[in-house]
Amino acid sequence: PHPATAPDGLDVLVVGAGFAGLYLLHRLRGLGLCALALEAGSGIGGTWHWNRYPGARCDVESMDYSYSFDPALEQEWSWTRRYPGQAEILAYIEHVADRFDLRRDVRTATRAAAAAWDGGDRVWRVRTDGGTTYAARYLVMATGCLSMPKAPGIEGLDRFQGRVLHTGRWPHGEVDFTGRRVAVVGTGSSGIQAVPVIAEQAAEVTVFQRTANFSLPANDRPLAPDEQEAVKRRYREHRAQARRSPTGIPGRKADRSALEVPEAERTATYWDAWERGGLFGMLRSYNDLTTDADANATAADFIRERIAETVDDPATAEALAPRSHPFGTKRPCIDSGYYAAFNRDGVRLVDLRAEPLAGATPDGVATARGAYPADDLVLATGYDAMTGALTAVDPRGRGGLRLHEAWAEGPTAHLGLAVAGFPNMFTVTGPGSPSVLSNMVVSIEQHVEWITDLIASARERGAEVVEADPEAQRRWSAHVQEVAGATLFPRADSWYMGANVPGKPRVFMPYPGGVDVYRDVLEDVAASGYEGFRLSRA
Ligand code: NA7
Repeated sequence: PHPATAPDGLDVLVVGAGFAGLYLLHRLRGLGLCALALEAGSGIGGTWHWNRYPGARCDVESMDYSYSFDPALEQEWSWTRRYPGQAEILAYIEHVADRFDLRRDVRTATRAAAAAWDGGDRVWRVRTDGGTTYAARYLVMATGCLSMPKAPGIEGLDRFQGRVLHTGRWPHGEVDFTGRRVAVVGTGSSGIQAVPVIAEQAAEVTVFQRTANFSLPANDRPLAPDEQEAVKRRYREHRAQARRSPTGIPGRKADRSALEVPEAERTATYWDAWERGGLFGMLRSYNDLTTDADANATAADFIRERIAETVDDPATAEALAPRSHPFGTKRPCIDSGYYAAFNRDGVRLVDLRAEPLAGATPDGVATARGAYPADDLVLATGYDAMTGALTAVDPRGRGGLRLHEAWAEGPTAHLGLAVAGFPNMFTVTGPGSPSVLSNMVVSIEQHVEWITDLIASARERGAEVVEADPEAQRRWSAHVQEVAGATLFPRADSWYMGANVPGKPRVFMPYPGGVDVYRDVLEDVAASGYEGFRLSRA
Protein backbone atom coordinates (compact mmCIF):
# COMPACT_ATOMS: atom_id res chain seq x y z
CA PRO A 1 0.00 0.00 0.00
CA HIS A 2 1.08 3.56 -0.62
CA PRO A 3 1.80 5.50 2.58
CA ALA A 4 -0.62 8.20 1.51
CA THR A 5 -3.45 5.76 1.96
CA ALA A 6 -2.32 3.30 4.61
CA PRO A 7 -0.26 3.83 7.75
CA ASP A 8 0.64 0.15 7.86
CA GLY A 9 3.10 -1.92 5.94
CA LEU A 10 5.86 0.57 5.31
CA ASP A 11 9.26 -0.71 4.35
CA VAL A 12 10.99 2.24 5.97
CA LEU A 13 9.89 4.93 8.36
CA VAL A 14 12.18 7.95 8.29
CA VAL A 15 12.23 10.43 11.14
CA GLY A 16 13.08 13.93 9.92
CA ALA A 17 12.76 15.70 6.59
CA GLY A 18 15.89 17.78 6.38
CA PHE A 19 18.80 17.09 4.02
CA ALA A 20 19.04 13.50 5.29
CA GLY A 21 15.37 12.53 5.43
CA LEU A 22 14.60 13.89 1.98
CA TYR A 23 17.49 12.12 0.30
CA LEU A 24 16.48 8.91 2.08
CA LEU A 25 13.00 9.17 0.55
CA HIS A 26 14.50 9.67 -2.89
CA ARG A 27 16.89 6.72 -2.60
CA LEU A 28 14.33 4.38 -1.08
CA ARG A 29 11.85 5.19 -3.81
CA GLY A 30 14.54 4.37 -6.33
CA LEU A 31 14.82 0.92 -4.74
CA GLY A 32 11.08 0.42 -5.11
CA LEU A 33 10.54 0.62 -1.36
CA CYS A 34 7.62 2.18 0.41
CA ALA A 35 8.86 4.90 2.74
CA LEU A 36 7.38 7.74 4.71
CA ALA A 37 9.05 10.56 6.64
CA LEU A 38 7.66 12.11 9.80
CA GLU A 39 8.71 15.71 10.35
CA ALA A 40 8.06 17.62 13.58
CA GLY A 41 8.41 21.01 11.89
CA SER A 42 5.54 22.70 10.11
CA GLY A 43 7.64 22.47 6.95
CA ILE A 44 10.53 20.47 5.53
CA GLY A 45 14.18 21.53 5.86
CA GLY A 46 15.24 20.49 9.36
CA THR A 47 17.93 22.81 10.68
CA TRP A 48 17.10 25.34 7.98
CA HIS A 49 13.43 25.29 8.83
CA TRP A 50 14.03 26.07 12.50
CA ASN A 51 17.05 28.39 12.50
CA ARG A 52 15.52 31.60 11.18
CA TYR A 53 17.42 33.93 13.48
CA PRO A 54 18.95 37.10 12.02
CA GLY A 55 22.24 36.32 10.34
CA ALA A 56 21.69 32.53 10.21
CA ARG A 57 24.11 31.23 7.61
CA CYS A 58 25.97 28.02 6.91
CA ASP A 59 29.68 27.91 7.72
CA VAL A 60 30.36 25.69 4.69
CA GLU A 61 30.37 27.31 1.25
CA SER A 62 27.29 27.07 -0.98
CA MET A 63 28.99 25.15 -3.76
CA ASP A 64 30.00 22.49 -1.22
CA TYR A 65 26.95 22.53 1.03
CA SER A 66 24.59 21.00 -1.51
CA TYR A 67 23.59 17.59 -2.80
CA SER A 68 25.90 15.91 -5.26
CA PHE A 69 23.72 12.91 -6.12
CA ASP A 70 22.22 14.40 -9.26
CA PRO A 71 24.50 16.10 -11.80
CA ALA A 72 21.57 17.93 -13.44
CA LEU A 73 20.42 19.30 -10.09
CA GLU A 74 23.82 20.74 -9.30
CA GLN A 75 24.03 22.36 -12.73
CA GLU A 76 20.60 23.96 -12.68
CA TRP A 77 20.71 25.49 -9.20
CA SER A 78 22.49 28.83 -8.70
CA TRP A 79 23.65 30.24 -5.40
CA THR A 80 23.81 33.95 -4.76
CA ARG A 81 26.46 34.10 -2.05
CA ARG A 82 29.67 32.39 -1.04
CA TYR A 83 28.06 31.29 2.23
CA PRO A 84 24.38 30.46 1.93
CA GLY A 85 21.94 32.11 4.30
CA GLN A 86 19.09 30.23 5.95
CA ALA A 87 16.40 31.41 3.52
CA GLU A 88 18.44 30.43 0.48
CA ILE A 89 19.26 26.96 1.83
CA LEU A 90 15.61 26.40 2.68
CA ALA A 91 14.60 27.50 -0.84
CA TYR A 92 17.14 25.01 -2.23
CA ILE A 93 15.78 22.17 -0.09
CA GLU A 94 12.25 23.02 -1.20
CA HIS A 95 13.38 23.04 -4.81
CA VAL A 96 14.86 19.57 -4.37
CA ALA A 97 11.70 18.28 -2.68
CA ASP A 98 9.56 19.56 -5.55
CA ARG A 99 11.93 18.45 -8.29
CA PHE A 100 11.93 14.87 -7.01
CA ASP A 101 8.29 14.97 -5.86
CA LEU A 102 9.22 14.10 -2.28
CA ARG A 103 6.61 16.05 -0.36
CA ARG A 104 3.87 13.48 -0.85
CA ASP A 105 5.80 11.10 1.40
CA VAL A 106 6.42 13.59 4.20
CA ARG A 107 4.05 14.18 7.09
CA THR A 108 4.92 17.62 8.47
CA ALA A 109 3.87 18.87 11.91
CA THR A 110 4.08 15.23 12.98
CA ARG A 111 6.49 14.30 15.72
CA ALA A 112 7.66 10.74 16.28
CA ALA A 113 6.71 10.45 19.93
CA ALA A 114 7.62 6.82 20.62
CA ALA A 115 9.16 3.88 18.79
CA ALA A 116 9.44 0.25 19.78
CA TRP A 117 10.87 -2.83 18.08
CA ASP A 118 8.36 -5.64 17.74
CA GLY A 119 10.53 -8.75 17.54
CA GLY A 120 7.57 -11.01 16.78
CA ASP A 121 6.54 -9.22 13.61
CA ARG A 122 10.04 -7.84 13.01
CA VAL A 123 8.82 -4.29 12.58
CA TRP A 124 9.24 -0.97 14.32
CA ARG A 125 6.01 0.48 15.68
CA VAL A 126 6.22 4.23 15.76
CA ARG A 127 3.60 6.39 17.41
CA THR A 128 3.19 10.05 16.47
CA ASP A 129 2.19 12.92 18.73
CA GLY A 130 -1.15 12.87 16.90
CA GLY A 131 -1.76 9.29 18.01
CA THR A 132 -1.22 7.51 14.68
CA THR A 133 0.89 4.36 14.81
CA TYR A 134 3.00 3.29 11.85
CA ALA A 135 4.60 -0.09 11.39
CA ALA A 136 7.75 -0.28 9.32
CA ARG A 137 10.43 -2.89 8.81
CA TYR A 138 13.18 -0.30 9.15
CA LEU A 139 13.45 2.88 11.17
CA VAL A 140 15.95 5.47 9.98
CA MET A 141 16.66 8.36 12.31
CA ALA A 142 17.44 11.43 10.21
CA THR A 143 16.94 13.68 13.18
CA GLY A 144 19.99 15.91 12.88
CA CYS A 145 22.88 16.55 15.24
CA LEU A 146 21.98 20.05 16.39
CA SER A 147 18.22 19.95 16.48
CA MET A 148 17.20 19.42 20.08
CA PRO A 149 17.75 22.65 22.04
CA LYS A 150 19.30 22.00 25.43
CA ALA A 151 17.48 23.38 28.44
CA PRO A 152 19.03 26.85 28.77
CA GLY A 153 19.61 26.41 32.50
CA ILE A 154 18.73 30.02 33.31
CA GLU A 155 17.02 30.58 36.62
CA GLY A 156 13.76 32.55 36.52
CA LEU A 157 13.29 32.42 32.76
CA ASP A 158 9.54 32.00 33.12
CA ARG A 159 9.30 35.25 35.06
CA PHE A 160 10.76 37.34 32.23
CA GLN A 161 8.01 39.57 30.83
CA GLY A 162 9.50 40.27 27.39
CA ARG A 163 9.92 38.04 24.37
CA VAL A 164 12.09 34.92 24.78
CA LEU A 165 13.51 33.74 21.45
CA HIS A 166 15.65 30.61 21.03
CA THR A 167 17.79 30.82 17.89
CA GLY A 168 16.88 27.24 16.99
CA ARG A 169 13.14 27.82 17.46
CA TRP A 170 12.91 31.22 15.83
CA PRO A 171 9.39 32.40 14.97
CA HIS A 172 8.32 32.63 11.35
CA GLY A 173 8.03 36.12 9.92
CA GLU A 174 9.87 39.30 10.81
CA VAL A 175 10.96 39.82 14.42
CA ASP A 176 11.39 43.56 14.79
CA PHE A 177 14.03 44.76 17.26
CA THR A 178 13.69 48.47 16.44
CA GLY A 179 14.10 50.55 19.56
CA ARG A 180 14.40 47.51 21.79
CA ARG A 181 16.92 46.44 24.39
CA VAL A 182 18.03 42.94 23.51
CA ALA A 183 19.91 40.53 25.78
CA VAL A 184 21.73 37.73 23.95
CA VAL A 185 22.91 34.74 25.98
CA GLY A 186 25.48 32.52 24.29
CA THR A 187 28.44 33.11 22.03
CA GLY A 188 28.60 30.01 19.86
CA SER A 189 27.94 30.20 16.12
CA SER A 190 24.33 31.25 16.56
CA GLY A 191 25.02 34.13 18.95
CA ILE A 192 28.05 35.28 16.99
CA GLN A 193 26.08 35.36 13.73
CA ALA A 194 23.03 37.03 15.27
CA VAL A 195 24.66 39.79 17.33
CA PRO A 196 25.91 42.07 14.51
CA VAL A 197 22.60 41.80 12.64
CA ILE A 198 20.45 42.46 15.71
CA ALA A 199 22.77 45.35 16.60
CA GLU A 200 21.90 47.09 13.33
CA GLN A 201 18.29 47.40 14.46
CA ALA A 202 18.11 47.31 18.23
CA ALA A 203 18.58 50.27 20.58
CA GLU A 204 20.82 48.21 22.84
CA VAL A 205 22.39 44.78 22.67
CA THR A 206 23.91 43.16 25.75
CA VAL A 207 25.85 39.98 25.03
CA PHE A 208 26.25 37.55 27.91
CA GLN A 209 29.36 35.48 27.32
CA ARG A 210 30.29 32.47 29.39
CA THR A 211 33.06 31.21 27.15
CA ALA A 212 34.86 33.39 24.64
CA ASN A 213 34.95 31.57 21.32
CA PHE A 214 37.32 31.70 18.39
CA SER A 215 35.69 33.39 15.43
CA LEU A 216 37.17 33.96 12.00
CA PRO A 217 35.92 36.33 9.33
CA ALA A 218 33.56 34.61 6.91
CA ASN A 219 34.41 37.06 4.16
CA ASP A 220 30.99 36.29 2.80
CA ARG A 221 30.24 37.97 -0.52
CA PRO A 222 28.10 37.60 -3.60
CA LEU A 223 29.16 34.63 -5.68
CA ALA A 224 30.22 35.85 -9.09
CA PRO A 225 28.57 33.96 -11.98
CA ASP A 226 31.93 33.10 -13.58
CA GLU A 227 33.26 31.78 -10.28
CA GLN A 228 30.20 29.57 -9.99
CA GLU A 229 30.47 28.43 -13.61
CA ALA A 230 34.10 27.48 -13.07
CA VAL A 231 33.12 25.09 -10.27
CA LYS A 232 30.16 23.76 -12.24
CA ARG A 233 32.38 22.91 -15.20
CA ARG A 234 34.31 20.50 -13.04
CA TYR A 235 31.66 19.75 -10.43
CA ARG A 236 32.01 15.96 -10.69
CA GLU A 237 35.70 16.13 -9.96
CA HIS A 238 35.11 18.72 -7.22
CA ARG A 239 32.60 16.42 -5.52
CA ALA A 240 34.94 13.45 -5.79
CA GLN A 241 37.66 15.51 -4.09
CA ALA A 242 35.21 16.47 -1.35
CA ARG A 243 34.43 12.82 -0.67
CA ARG A 244 38.13 12.01 -0.48
CA SER A 245 39.04 14.92 1.81
CA PRO A 246 39.26 14.92 5.61
CA THR A 247 36.37 17.37 6.08
CA GLY A 248 34.18 16.84 3.02
CA ILE A 249 35.44 20.05 1.48
CA PRO A 250 38.09 19.95 -1.26
CA GLY A 251 41.36 21.56 -0.35
CA ARG A 252 45.02 21.07 -0.02
CA LYS A 253 46.21 18.87 2.83
CA ALA A 254 48.86 20.59 4.91
CA ASP A 255 52.07 18.62 5.06
CA ARG A 256 54.03 20.71 7.53
CA SER A 257 54.00 21.45 11.23
CA ALA A 258 53.28 25.01 12.33
CA LEU A 259 56.44 24.75 14.40
CA GLU A 260 58.82 23.94 11.56
CA VAL A 261 58.35 27.18 9.63
CA PRO A 262 59.86 30.56 10.51
CA GLU A 263 57.53 32.84 12.43
CA ALA A 264 57.27 35.42 9.66
CA GLU A 265 56.21 32.79 7.16
CA ARG A 266 53.69 31.34 9.58
CA THR A 267 52.18 34.74 10.28
CA ALA A 268 51.90 35.41 6.55
CA THR A 269 50.12 32.08 6.13
CA TYR A 270 47.65 32.93 8.88
CA TRP A 271 47.06 36.38 7.41
CA ASP A 272 46.31 34.80 4.08
CA ALA A 273 43.77 32.41 5.64
CA TRP A 274 42.26 35.23 7.71
CA GLU A 275 41.77 37.45 4.69
CA ARG A 276 40.36 34.72 2.48
CA GLY A 277 37.96 33.92 5.31
CA GLY A 278 36.17 30.72 6.22
CA LEU A 279 36.31 27.93 8.71
CA PHE A 280 38.90 25.55 7.41
CA GLY A 281 41.49 27.80 5.81
CA MET A 282 43.11 28.58 9.12
CA LEU A 283 42.72 25.10 10.61
CA ARG A 284 44.23 23.53 7.52
CA SER A 285 47.25 25.83 7.40
CA TYR A 286 49.40 23.25 9.17
CA ASN A 287 49.05 19.57 9.87
CA ASP A 288 49.33 19.72 13.65
CA LEU A 289 46.97 22.49 14.75
CA THR A 290 44.47 20.01 16.20
CA THR A 291 47.05 17.68 17.70
CA ASP A 292 49.90 19.76 19.13
CA ALA A 293 49.25 22.37 21.82
CA ASP A 294 52.27 24.51 20.88
CA ALA A 295 51.37 24.50 17.21
CA ASN A 296 47.80 25.33 18.09
CA ALA A 297 48.91 28.25 20.26
CA THR A 298 50.51 29.95 17.24
CA ALA A 299 47.13 30.15 15.52
CA ALA A 300 45.28 31.01 18.73
CA ASP A 301 47.71 33.88 19.41
CA PHE A 302 47.23 35.18 15.89
CA ILE A 303 43.44 35.25 16.33
CA ARG A 304 43.67 36.91 19.74
CA GLU A 305 45.84 39.62 18.20
CA ARG A 306 43.22 40.27 15.53
CA ILE A 307 40.51 40.57 18.21
CA ALA A 308 42.63 43.05 20.18
CA GLU A 309 43.17 45.05 17.00
CA THR A 310 39.49 45.13 16.04
CA VAL A 311 37.81 45.94 19.34
CA ASP A 312 38.29 49.52 20.55
CA ASP A 313 37.67 49.04 24.25
CA PRO A 314 40.67 47.15 25.72
CA ALA A 315 38.67 45.51 28.54
CA THR A 316 36.05 44.24 26.07
CA ALA A 317 38.77 43.05 23.71
CA GLU A 318 40.47 41.16 26.52
CA ALA A 319 37.21 39.53 27.62
CA LEU A 320 36.51 38.47 24.01
CA ALA A 321 39.90 36.80 23.67
CA PRO A 322 39.39 33.04 23.99
CA ARG A 323 41.70 31.42 26.52
CA SER A 324 39.78 28.48 27.93
CA HIS A 325 40.36 25.97 25.14
CA PRO A 326 42.68 25.39 22.19
CA PHE A 327 41.62 26.84 18.83
CA GLY A 328 39.33 24.46 16.97
CA THR A 329 38.49 22.20 19.91
CA LYS A 330 35.13 23.92 20.20
CA ARG A 331 33.54 24.51 16.83
CA PRO A 332 35.05 27.81 15.68
CA CYS A 333 32.67 30.35 14.22
CA ILE A 334 32.86 32.35 11.06
CA ASP A 335 31.33 35.74 11.43
CA SER A 336 30.34 38.84 9.55
CA GLY A 337 31.35 41.73 11.79
CA TYR A 338 31.01 40.13 15.21
CA TYR A 339 33.99 41.70 16.95
CA ALA A 340 33.47 45.08 15.27
CA ALA A 341 29.86 45.12 16.54
CA PHE A 342 31.23 45.82 20.02
CA ASN A 343 32.49 49.19 18.74
CA ARG A 344 28.92 50.36 18.16
CA ASP A 345 27.13 52.54 20.67
CA GLY A 346 24.70 50.45 22.65
CA VAL A 347 26.49 47.11 22.22
CA ARG A 348 28.22 45.76 25.31
CA LEU A 349 29.69 42.52 26.52
CA VAL A 350 29.04 41.00 29.93
CA ASP A 351 31.70 38.48 30.90
CA LEU A 352 29.94 35.82 32.94
CA ARG A 353 33.26 34.49 34.22
CA ALA A 354 33.79 37.81 35.97
CA GLU A 355 30.17 38.22 37.05
CA PRO A 356 28.25 34.93 36.98
CA LEU A 357 24.72 34.85 35.69
CA ALA A 358 22.19 35.02 38.50
CA GLY A 359 19.22 34.50 36.18
CA ALA A 360 16.39 36.21 34.41
CA THR A 361 14.18 38.73 36.20
CA PRO A 362 10.80 40.08 35.08
CA ASP A 363 12.52 42.96 33.27
CA GLY A 364 15.91 41.65 32.21
CA VAL A 365 18.94 39.64 33.19
CA ALA A 366 20.79 39.74 36.48
CA THR A 367 24.38 38.82 37.22
CA ALA A 368 26.32 38.70 40.47
CA ARG A 369 27.17 42.34 39.85
CA GLY A 370 23.89 43.89 38.88
CA ALA A 371 20.81 44.07 36.67
CA TYR A 372 20.67 44.48 32.90
CA PRO A 373 17.21 45.58 31.75
CA ALA A 374 16.01 44.01 28.50
CA ASP A 375 12.87 43.88 26.37
CA ASP A 376 13.89 40.73 24.51
CA LEU A 377 15.93 37.74 25.55
CA VAL A 378 17.65 35.84 22.74
CA LEU A 379 18.81 32.39 23.79
CA ALA A 380 21.69 31.23 21.65
CA THR A 381 22.44 28.56 24.22
CA GLY A 382 22.91 25.55 21.97
CA TYR A 383 21.79 21.96 21.71
CA ASP A 384 21.79 18.56 23.29
CA ALA A 385 24.05 17.74 20.38
CA MET A 386 24.22 14.47 18.43
CA THR A 387 22.14 12.38 20.85
CA GLY A 388 19.34 14.65 22.12
CA ALA A 389 17.04 14.24 19.14
CA LEU A 390 17.56 10.46 19.18
CA THR A 391 16.91 9.86 22.86
CA ALA A 392 13.90 12.22 22.73
CA VAL A 393 12.11 9.67 20.55
CA ASP A 394 13.10 7.11 23.19
CA PRO A 395 13.33 4.13 20.83
CA ARG A 396 13.02 0.79 22.57
CA GLY A 397 15.00 -2.06 21.12
CA ARG A 398 15.18 -5.76 21.96
CA GLY A 399 13.54 -6.60 25.27
CA GLY A 400 12.41 -2.98 25.66
CA LEU A 401 16.01 -1.73 25.94
CA ARG A 402 15.91 2.08 25.98
CA LEU A 403 18.42 4.09 24.03
CA HIS A 404 19.42 6.38 26.88
CA GLU A 405 20.05 3.27 29.01
CA ALA A 406 22.16 1.69 26.29
CA TRP A 407 24.06 5.00 26.22
CA ALA A 408 24.37 5.52 29.98
CA GLU A 409 28.17 5.43 29.69
CA GLY A 410 28.18 7.50 26.54
CA PRO A 411 26.75 7.06 23.07
CA THR A 412 28.07 4.17 21.03
CA ALA A 413 26.89 3.34 17.57
CA HIS A 414 28.66 0.94 15.27
CA LEU A 415 30.34 3.18 12.66
CA GLY A 416 27.93 5.88 13.84
CA LEU A 417 25.24 4.05 11.90
CA ALA A 418 23.52 1.44 14.03
CA VAL A 419 23.22 0.55 17.70
CA ALA A 420 23.51 -3.02 19.00
CA GLY A 421 20.22 -4.05 20.58
CA PHE A 422 18.23 -1.88 18.17
CA PRO A 423 17.67 -4.09 15.12
CA ASN A 424 16.70 -2.46 11.83
CA MET A 425 17.31 1.02 13.22
CA PHE A 426 19.86 3.28 11.59
CA THR A 427 21.19 6.69 12.56
CA VAL A 428 22.29 9.14 9.88
CA THR A 429 25.45 10.99 11.01
CA GLY A 430 25.17 9.36 14.42
CA PRO A 431 27.75 9.43 17.21
CA GLY A 432 30.90 7.67 16.03
CA SER A 433 30.72 9.09 12.50
CA PRO A 434 32.52 12.23 11.26
CA SER A 435 29.17 14.09 11.21
CA VAL A 436 29.62 17.48 12.88
CA LEU A 437 33.35 17.54 12.11
CA SER A 438 32.55 17.40 8.41
CA ASN A 439 30.56 19.04 5.68
CA MET A 440 27.23 17.60 6.77
CA VAL A 441 25.75 17.19 3.30
CA VAL A 442 28.69 15.04 2.18
CA SER A 443 28.39 12.86 5.27
CA ILE A 444 24.61 12.66 4.96
CA GLU A 445 24.79 11.51 1.34
CA GLN A 446 27.33 8.87 2.24
CA HIS A 447 25.26 7.54 5.13
CA VAL A 448 22.04 7.55 3.18
CA GLU A 449 23.64 5.66 0.29
CA TRP A 450 25.32 3.19 2.58
CA ILE A 451 22.22 2.52 4.69
CA THR A 452 19.93 2.12 1.68
CA ASP A 453 22.45 -0.20 0.01
CA LEU A 454 22.50 -2.30 3.17
CA ILE A 455 18.71 -2.47 3.26
CA ALA A 456 18.66 -3.50 -0.41
CA SER A 457 21.32 -6.13 0.21
CA ALA A 458 19.42 -7.56 3.20
CA ARG A 459 16.29 -7.84 1.08
CA GLU A 460 18.18 -9.62 -1.68
CA ARG A 461 19.49 -12.11 0.81
CA GLY A 462 16.04 -12.62 2.33
CA ALA A 463 17.16 -11.19 5.66
CA GLU A 464 14.52 -9.37 7.63
CA VAL A 465 16.69 -8.29 10.54
CA VAL A 466 19.92 -6.29 10.44
CA GLU A 467 21.73 -5.54 13.66
CA ALA A 468 25.10 -4.19 14.70
CA ASP A 469 27.27 -6.76 16.41
CA PRO A 470 28.02 -5.59 19.99
CA GLU A 471 31.67 -6.61 19.77
CA ALA A 472 32.20 -4.76 16.48
CA GLN A 473 30.50 -1.75 18.00
CA ARG A 474 32.71 -1.88 21.08
CA ARG A 475 35.82 -2.02 18.89
CA TRP A 476 34.70 0.91 16.75
CA SER A 477 33.86 3.04 19.79
CA ALA A 478 37.24 2.26 21.34
CA HIS A 479 38.86 3.26 18.05
CA VAL A 480 36.95 6.57 17.99
CA GLN A 481 38.14 7.33 21.52
CA GLU A 482 41.69 6.38 20.64
CA VAL A 483 41.74 8.69 17.62
CA ALA A 484 40.15 11.50 19.66
CA GLY A 485 42.67 10.91 22.44
CA ALA A 486 45.48 11.72 20.04
CA THR A 487 43.98 15.17 19.38
CA LEU A 488 43.43 18.29 21.46
CA PHE A 489 39.63 17.95 21.21
CA PRO A 490 39.08 16.32 24.64
CA ARG A 491 40.71 19.36 26.28
CA ALA A 492 37.65 21.53 25.72
CA ASP A 493 34.35 21.48 27.59
CA SER A 494 32.52 21.31 24.29
CA TRP A 495 29.26 19.95 23.03
CA TYR A 496 31.39 17.46 21.04
CA MET A 497 32.18 16.05 24.51
CA GLY A 498 28.63 16.31 25.81
CA ALA A 499 29.99 18.86 28.28
CA ASN A 500 27.30 21.50 27.68
CA VAL A 501 24.47 19.38 29.08
CA PRO A 502 24.56 18.75 32.83
CA GLY A 503 24.71 15.02 33.58
CA LYS A 504 25.52 13.96 30.00
CA PRO A 505 28.36 11.42 29.89
CA ARG A 506 31.65 12.96 28.79
CA VAL A 507 32.64 11.09 25.70
CA PHE A 508 33.98 12.56 22.49
CA MET A 509 31.09 11.85 20.13
CA PRO A 510 32.11 12.46 16.49
CA TYR A 511 34.78 10.40 14.73
CA PRO A 512 37.76 12.70 14.18
CA GLY A 513 39.71 10.46 11.79
CA GLY A 514 38.46 12.20 8.65
CA VAL A 515 35.76 11.76 6.04
CA ASP A 516 38.27 10.15 3.66
CA VAL A 517 39.47 7.51 6.12
CA TYR A 518 35.94 6.81 7.29
CA ARG A 519 34.76 6.34 3.70
CA ASP A 520 37.39 3.65 3.19
CA VAL A 521 36.20 1.89 6.34
CA LEU A 522 32.57 1.89 5.21
CA GLU A 523 33.48 0.72 1.72
CA ASP A 524 35.49 -2.16 3.16
CA VAL A 525 32.63 -3.16 5.44
CA ALA A 526 30.17 -3.20 2.52
CA ALA A 527 32.63 -5.12 0.33
CA SER A 528 33.07 -7.75 3.05
CA GLY A 529 29.34 -8.47 3.00
CA TYR A 530 28.72 -6.18 6.00
CA GLU A 531 31.12 -7.57 8.51
CA GLY A 532 30.17 -6.33 11.98
CA PHE A 533 26.47 -6.55 11.20
CA ARG A 534 24.21 -9.57 11.64
CA LEU A 535 21.81 -10.15 8.81
CA SER A 536 19.23 -12.78 9.68
CA ARG A 537 15.73 -13.99 9.03
CA ALA A 538 14.53 -13.30 12.56
P1 NA7 B 1 26.77 26.39 20.92
O1 NA7 B 1 27.94 26.40 20.05
O2 NA7 B 1 26.56 25.24 21.82
O3 NA7 B 1 26.84 27.73 21.79
C1 NA7 B 1 26.03 27.91 22.92
C2 NA7 B 1 26.53 29.11 23.68
O4 NA7 B 1 25.64 29.37 24.76
C3 NA7 B 1 27.90 28.90 24.30
O5 NA7 B 1 28.57 30.13 24.23
C4 NA7 B 1 27.56 28.54 25.74
O6 NA7 B 1 28.58 28.81 26.63
C5 NA7 B 1 26.38 29.42 25.97
N1 NA7 B 1 25.50 28.99 27.04
C6 NA7 B 1 24.76 27.87 27.10
N2 NA7 B 1 24.06 27.82 28.23
C7 NA7 B 1 24.36 28.94 28.92
C8 NA7 B 1 23.96 29.46 30.15
N3 NA7 B 1 23.06 28.83 30.94
N4 NA7 B 1 24.48 30.63 30.56
C9 NA7 B 1 25.36 31.27 29.78
N5 NA7 B 1 25.79 30.83 28.59
C10 NA7 B 1 25.28 29.68 28.17
O7 NA7 B 1 25.41 26.56 20.11
P2 NA7 B 1 25.14 27.39 18.77
O8 NA7 B 1 23.68 27.33 18.53
O9 NA7 B 1 25.76 28.71 18.82
O10 NA7 B 1 25.90 26.60 17.66
C11 NA7 B 1 25.71 25.23 17.47
C12 NA7 B 1 26.39 24.77 16.22
O11 NA7 B 1 25.56 25.08 15.10
C13 NA7 B 1 27.68 25.41 15.87
O12 NA7 B 1 28.76 24.85 16.47
C14 NA7 B 1 27.76 25.22 14.36
O13 NA7 B 1 28.26 23.95 14.05
C15 NA7 B 1 26.35 25.30 13.95
P3 NA7 B 1 29.70 27.66 26.99
O14 NA7 B 1 30.59 27.61 25.79
O15 NA7 B 1 28.94 26.38 27.19
O16 NA7 B 1 30.36 28.16 28.20
